[in-house]
Amino acid sequence: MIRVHHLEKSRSHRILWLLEALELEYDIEVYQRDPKTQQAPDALKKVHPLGKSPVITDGELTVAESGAIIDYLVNRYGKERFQPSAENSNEWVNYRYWMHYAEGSLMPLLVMGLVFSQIPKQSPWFVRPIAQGISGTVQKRFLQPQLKQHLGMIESHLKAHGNFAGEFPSGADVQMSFPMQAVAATQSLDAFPAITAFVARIQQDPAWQRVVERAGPLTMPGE
Ligand SMILES: N[C@@H](CCC(=O)N[C@@H](CS)C(=O)NCC(=O)O)C(=O)O
Repeated sequence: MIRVHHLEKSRSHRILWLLEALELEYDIEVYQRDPKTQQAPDALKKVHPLGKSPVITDGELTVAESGAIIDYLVNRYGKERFQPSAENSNEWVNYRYWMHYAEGSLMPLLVMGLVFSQIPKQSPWFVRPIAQGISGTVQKRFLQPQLKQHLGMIESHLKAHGNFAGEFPSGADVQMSFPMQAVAATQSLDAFPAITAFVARIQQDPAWQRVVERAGPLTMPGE
């Protein structure tokens, strides 16, 4: 039996979506974030030394890191579905690109945005104006322009293809679903109709709806 070590309000939702799409049986062990720090509890470190979510166990095997989990599940249980075949090499390369891009390039930017927005709130009152100034400058000069560039690239791809790679929902769509939903929850997407449509498509997917029924909707830390 596959077990998902599921941290509330986290990337772990994407793994539940894939398991539902694969129609696999699984159980969920839920971990709550610390209400003050938003960190995962120490209990998760018993499953994997970094104590991050998602992590799955499948019998004796423990697999951590979203991309590795998706690769494992698709290759072990996907029956040739959920990823383009290696012979279809351009689409296979495209699939690999989005699989790596999500956690390698886009998520660090989103996490940096979250950290910088929290710095003034977490600072003692007497340095708060300075912290606010530094945070605002980093957001305005570095993070926002970078994010705009990333979203522009994603928008063009989705406008042309409708999804990231392969047949929706592919492993790459699952991997990109978390940053896309995070962006939709935190930014105005008026200028990005194809991203908005992709997020709506996730929410209309029957496998996603089963996740929401079983584990609740995806919410972001702090919500
Ligand atoms: N690149 C990793 C990131 C894992 C990660 O940072 N997960 C977050 C949840 S979205 C977490 O466990 N945060 C709690 C903590 O750091 O204590 C993956 O995709 O699996």
